[in-house]
Amino acid sequence: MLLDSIAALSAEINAADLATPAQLDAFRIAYLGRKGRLADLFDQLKTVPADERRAVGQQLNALKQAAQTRHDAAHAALEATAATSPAHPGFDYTLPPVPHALGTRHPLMLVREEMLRIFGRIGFAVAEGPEIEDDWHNFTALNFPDNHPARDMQDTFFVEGGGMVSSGLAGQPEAPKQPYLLRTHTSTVQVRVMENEPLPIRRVMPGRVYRNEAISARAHMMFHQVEGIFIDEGVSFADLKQTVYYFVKELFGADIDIRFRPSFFPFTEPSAEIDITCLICKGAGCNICKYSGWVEIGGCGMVDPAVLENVKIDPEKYSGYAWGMGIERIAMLKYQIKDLRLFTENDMRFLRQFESLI
Ligand code: 2NM
Repeated sequence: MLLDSIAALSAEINAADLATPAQLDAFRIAYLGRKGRLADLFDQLKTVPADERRAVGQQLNALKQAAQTRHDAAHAALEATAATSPAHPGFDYTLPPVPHALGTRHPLMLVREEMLRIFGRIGFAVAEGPEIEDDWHNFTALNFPDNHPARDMQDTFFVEGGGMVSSGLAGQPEAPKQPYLLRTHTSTVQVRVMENEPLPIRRVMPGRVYRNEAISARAHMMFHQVEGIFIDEGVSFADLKQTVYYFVKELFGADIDIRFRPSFFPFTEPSAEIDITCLICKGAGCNICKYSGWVEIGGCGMVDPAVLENVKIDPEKYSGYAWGMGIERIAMLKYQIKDLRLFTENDMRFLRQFESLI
C-alpha cells in the first residue's frame, strides 16, 4: 500500500511545474515541509511490516532526495534569470528614447515679447509691479475722482479682508478702511515708477489686469496689457504720435496706418483712442471694422498735470505721454482670433498654431 503511495507521489513530484517563485514555494510547502506529503508518508512507515520497512524506507529517502534536488535546481535557475532579466519583461531596451513632449509658448506671451522688443529698440525698459494693489496706485494717484464708476464693486474686484488703515492716533476714530483690489490696469506700475525713479522716465509695463466682467467671446475678468510712459522736459503730443506710428509699422507692417480719435481718460489730457487700418479689409470696409476701415488698438494721451503733482513731479518743468493697449486685442487682430476664451482654455490644437509663425 505504502509503495503505491510512494509511486504516485513520485509521479506528482516529477510532473510539478517549477517555473515561477510562487510555484517553487508551493512545491516546497506541499512536499518538503514539516507537514508536507513526504513527512506524511514517513509517518506511515511504522504501519509497514518490520521485514519490509527497511526497503520501503530507502525508497522514501530516495524520493525525498529527488524532490530536494528538483527544488534546489529550479531555485538556482530562477535566481539566475532574475539577475539578468529586464525590470519590464517584453520591453525592447534597444529602442531609441521617446522625446519629452514640449509645449509651445502661449500666443499672448509671443505677442507680449514682440511688443516689448519693439518698444525696447527705442529705449523703453520693462517695469513690473504687484497685481494686488491699493486705491492710491490704481485710482487716486491717477486722478480718478472719488465717485468714478470704475471704483464701483460692479467693475473692480476688491480683496476680502484687505482693509488695514487706522488713524494711528489714540482716541481718534478709525480712518475709513482702504481695501486692496486687483489692479484694473498696469498704470499702477507707472505710478510706482514715477514715485520712485529719477527722471527722465521711459518704461513699458506689461502684465495681468482684472475687471469684474461676465466672460464672453469679447470680454474676460482677466486680461493682459502693455502700457508705456515717457516723461522728460519738453515732451509733446508729436513725440507720442511718432512713438505710436513707429510701433504700429513695426508690429503690423508698413501698409498699416494710424489715426487718433479724441477721447477722455482721467489720467491724460488731451486723450485719444488709437485706431489702425483694418487688417482684414485693409481699409476697404468689412464686418470686422463695422465698415469703417479702422480698428481700435488702445488709448493714449499727455499725462495730466494733476497726476504729475500726485507723484511729486513738477508739471511746470516736466511733461510726458502715456498709452495702454490690450495684448489679447492685438493678438486677436494679428492672428484673426475670434473668441477671447481660446486664450484661457489651453486647447493644444489652438496653442500649437503660433510659435512657428514668429
Ligand atoms: C491708457 C490710455 C491713456 C496711462 C496714463 C498713465 C499715467 F500713469 F501716466 F497717468 N498710465 N497709463 C494711459 C493713458 C493708459 O490705457 C488705455
